[in-house]
Amino acid sequence: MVNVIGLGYIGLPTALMLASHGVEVVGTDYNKNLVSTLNSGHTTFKESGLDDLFKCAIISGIKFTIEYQVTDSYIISVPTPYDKFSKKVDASFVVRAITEVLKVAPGGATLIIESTVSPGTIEKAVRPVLKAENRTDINLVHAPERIIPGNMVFELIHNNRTIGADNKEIGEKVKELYTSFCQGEIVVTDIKTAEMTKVVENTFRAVNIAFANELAKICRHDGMDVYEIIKICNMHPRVNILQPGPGVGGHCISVDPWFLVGDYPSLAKVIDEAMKTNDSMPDFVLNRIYEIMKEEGMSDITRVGLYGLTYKENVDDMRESPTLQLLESQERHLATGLKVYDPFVVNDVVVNQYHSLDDFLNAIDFVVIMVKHNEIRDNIEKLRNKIILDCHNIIDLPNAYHI
Ligand code: SAJ
Repeated sequence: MVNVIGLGYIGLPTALMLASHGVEVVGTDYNKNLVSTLNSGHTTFKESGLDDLFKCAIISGIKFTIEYQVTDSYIISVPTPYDKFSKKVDASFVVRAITEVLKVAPGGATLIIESTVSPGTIEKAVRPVLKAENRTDINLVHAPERIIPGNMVFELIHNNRTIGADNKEIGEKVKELYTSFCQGEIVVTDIKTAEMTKVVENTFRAVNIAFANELAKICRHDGMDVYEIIKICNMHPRVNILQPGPGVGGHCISVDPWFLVGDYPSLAKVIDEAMKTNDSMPDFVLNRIYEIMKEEGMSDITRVGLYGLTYKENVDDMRESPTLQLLESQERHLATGLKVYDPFVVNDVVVNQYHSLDDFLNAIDFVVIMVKHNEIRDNIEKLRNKIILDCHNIIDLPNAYHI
């Protein structure tokens, strides 16, 4: 049996996938409401294919509880935020989960940590917990997740994976567990290498996006079309630049690279600058809004609306969302009044929030596309008479401005 600890964006799909492939699974989370929602037959977030996977796992006998189980395998998938001041990884959720597991785990059990951590964290923060409890009979493994929100179910099956273990034998045993559903290649390595690869993958993407964002600023300054330039450059066989945008959100690309800055401040220079560039984008968009309002002779900010509140398209996750960052910045400048709408956000989370696209569009003259949800792509006709700031280059209308 596998006890999956932490039933959030990664733990839940992983638990469901294992259960759907014949593994006996119990999912544990300390959040009673979350567990009771799952036990009432509902998933806790929207993700393509997740509801079908959930049904399949229920039929296969998955259980959800707040209790930690006595078993030989645990998967820990709890959040690892970063400390806003030191930039270092905050491993306290992992440590808390491990401490709880150790109260019930039998000798010889394997603790597989899926949460993203910076290189050396397991040695520095987790192994001492085992030592303090005199539990040298426990195996530690790091199997960082790699799935992308929006395509999690497909990627769980098809992505390659990394497993870091103290010895080959344990690594191979854990590999066998993941092979129950994973069709990708699974590399077995040591724990620190596995920790570093995960952080490096997300850092690579963050730096590439920062490069695109910096190009957008240069092109804006000198009247060049950044999208056309990136498109042509990417036709070169060894160039692959990502797209500029209104900022970088989510719990991964906007967080994990900071771990390297926090741990290696005098070495991680490019990464530090890249993260600052990405973080500057919501303010850059806010300035573009003011610029365009001036150009269009508009003075009333309450007739401007932000389309999208989530951190990216077609997901309901708002963590580190560029729209929330922009709204915060606007509040700091005492210029509140922007209207907001997102089809994936049903609860009221900000002031001036709308719950229907038509009501939102009727209330504004100027729409800022912060998130490229399919909904807006399917309703571009409705924007024909609006002033538009298209932060993702998805709208081919003469009245659309860009970042
Ligand atoms: N973004 C851009 N320009 C782009 C691509 C993305 O501005 O060209 C923005 C998005 O709008 C979003 C942010 O970056 O705000 C992050 O989105 P994303 O789709 O790039 O990535 P995440 O955070 O959803 O998922 C990433 C993935 N990592 C990599 O592709 C290297 C995923 O595979 C990881 O599993 C995930 O982080 C994670 O959990 O670590």
